[in-house]
Parts: sequence; C-alpha cells; structure tokens
Amino acid sequence: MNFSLEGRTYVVMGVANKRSIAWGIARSLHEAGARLIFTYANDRFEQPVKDLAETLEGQNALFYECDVTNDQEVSNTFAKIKQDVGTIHGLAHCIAFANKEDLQGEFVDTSRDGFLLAHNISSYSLVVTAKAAAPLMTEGGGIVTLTYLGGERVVKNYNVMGVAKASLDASMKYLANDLGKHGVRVNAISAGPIRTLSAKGIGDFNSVLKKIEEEAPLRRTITQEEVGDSAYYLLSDLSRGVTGEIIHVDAGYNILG
Ligand code: NDP
Ligand code: N5H
Repeated sequence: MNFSLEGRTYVVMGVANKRSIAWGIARSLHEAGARLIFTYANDRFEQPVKDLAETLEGQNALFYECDVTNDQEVSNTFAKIKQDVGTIHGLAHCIAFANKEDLQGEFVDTSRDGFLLAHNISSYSLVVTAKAAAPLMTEGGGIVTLTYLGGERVVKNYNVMGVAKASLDASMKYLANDLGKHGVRVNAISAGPIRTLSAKGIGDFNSVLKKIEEEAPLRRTITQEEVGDSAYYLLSDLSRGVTGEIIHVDAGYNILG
C-alpha cells in the first residue's frame, strides 16, 4: 500500500502563525506530498498565512477567508474550493475560542454569551464545516479535529472550553456515524499542552508544562510536529479502519490517575 499523499488535497483551518498546531499538520501533510488549502478567520491573518505557506517548497497552496461563525461564509468557501480544485481528500479543523475571562476563576461564573460563543466557534464549527466539506470528498476522505483532556475531566482554568471540547468530542462521533457511509472518517487528536498564540497570556502555562515534564510517562511535552504526524496518519489510508476515535498525543499524560 502506498501512503504518500501525492495527488491529494487537504484543507487546513486555523493557522495563525508558525507555532500553530495547524501549521505542524500542514508541514506533515506537505512532506507526504499533499496539496494544501488554507483558511483563516479574517484578513488580519491572510498575509502571515501566505508568507508561511511560501516556505513549503514546491507547494502550490490556495487561500480562503472563512470565519466559521458565518454559515454563508463557510458554504461559500467550500463552493469556491469545489470550483477551484473539485475533489478534496480531507480537512484539519484546528479552531477554538473562548473569552479570556471565562478561562480563569470558576466555571460556575460562565455567562450565557461566553458559553454560547465558546460552543459556537469551538464545537458547532466542526459540524458546519463537515457538512460543507464532505460532499467534496468524492473519493472518500478524512476529517481531523483538535481536542484537549479538559473535555474528558476537570482541568483547572479550562472551564467553558472543557465543556465545549466535550461537545466537540461528541459531535466528532456523531459526524463519524453520519459520514461513514460516504467513505468519510472523522477523528480527533487530543494534544498535550503546546505553547501557541491561543495559550499565550494564559496564567500558569509554565507550571502546566512543568507538570507534564515531571509526570507524563514520556517525561516531556509534545510538539506541533508530533501532532502533525498523527494527523497525517488519521488523514491517510494508514488509518483506513479508524473512525470516531480520539488519539491522545500527549506523552501519555491522560493515563495517569
Ligand atoms: P492557535 O492560536 O495557533 O490557533 C487557533 C486558531 O483558531 C487560530 O488560527 C484562529 O484563526 C482560529 N479561530 C478562532 N476563531 C475563529 C473563527 N471565528 N473562524 C475561524 N477560525 C477561528 O492555537 P492552537 O494551535 O493551540 O489551537 C488549535 C486547536 O488546538 C484548538 O482547537 C485548540 O483548542 C487545540 N488544542 C491546543 C492545545 C495547546 O496546548 N495549544 C492543546 C490541545 C488542543 P485566526 O488566527 O485566523 O483568527
Ligand atoms: C488548562 C489550560 C490552560 C487554561 C485554558 C486555556 C484555553 C485555551 C483555549 C482557547 C482557544 C484560548 C482562547 O480562546 C484565547 C483567546 O481568548 C485570546 N487569544 C486570541 O484571541 C488569539 C489572538 C487568537 C489567535 O486565538 C484564538 N483562539 O482565536 C489548557 C492548556 C493547558 C492547553 C490548551 C492551551 C488547550 C487549548 O485548547 O488550546
């Protein structure tokens, strides 16, 4: 079996900068020979994403603006992708957002607006993009989303984002059930903590990383490249029998009691 992604096209959503997990995924897919399509939330990130993609040798990438809170924009984006490339083979969804004030203190204080915002961007966005993207996967395909342990158990400060990730994890499974009959697999990677733009400004992040270094079975944190390679596995035929699964790329931290 040939596991090269030569001749295949993947949409990568959520590159903000070179530290983004989405960028780690883009690099792994590029190295495997895939053609890449990038989407970004608004034009603030257009040039940075284009500059990064330029560094991928021989890559003839395409770029689209796609704010996932806007149904019309999501369906227009995939209509344009269909027009420009026809078939796609997969999608990496690396998008989340919650108000900063909801990522500290107690979950019980979450406002209705903050709760809905976190769920809208971090969970429903997978549903709306899967619906728009799956019809383009005419040769079968894969969808991968990024989740975190805080959706499975209570993790200090993760708060509303943990509840949104629980919703994302369940959405991933229901989507896997709906889309499986069309040859589309849907899976999630639960990544260990990585210092990215989203993690910036989060109090205590250093101590979270230190705890992983001290306690995780591998006694270290993980990298964007390691997440990227697991996404490559999930988006390639290597994982052709796997759907509705959460793979923990977290140096084994989740097995600890
Ligand atoms: P980044 O800050 O690099 O990426 C977050 C991305 O979310 C940004 O690219 C941002 O797009 C995008 N986004 C936010 N709002 C919208 C919107 N309305 N429409 C479209 N895109 C939007 O952080 P990470 O790489 O860390 O995050 C990627 C994923 O990984 C998230 O789901 C996160 O929860 C998950 N994760 C991260 C971990 C970590 O430790 N870093 C651990 C486990 C999971 P733009 O830049 O265009 O605004
Ligand atoms: C237990 C923790 C630490 C506490 C919680 C962190 C949660 C982070 C996730 C969300 C996505 C961060 C977030 O929405 C930040 C925004 O409020 C402010 N940042 C921005 O607007 C920047 C500019 C843009 C690019 O960010 C986004 N998201 O659009 C969890 C950590 C140990 C692990 C972790 C960091 C998990 C995760 O899900 O990211």
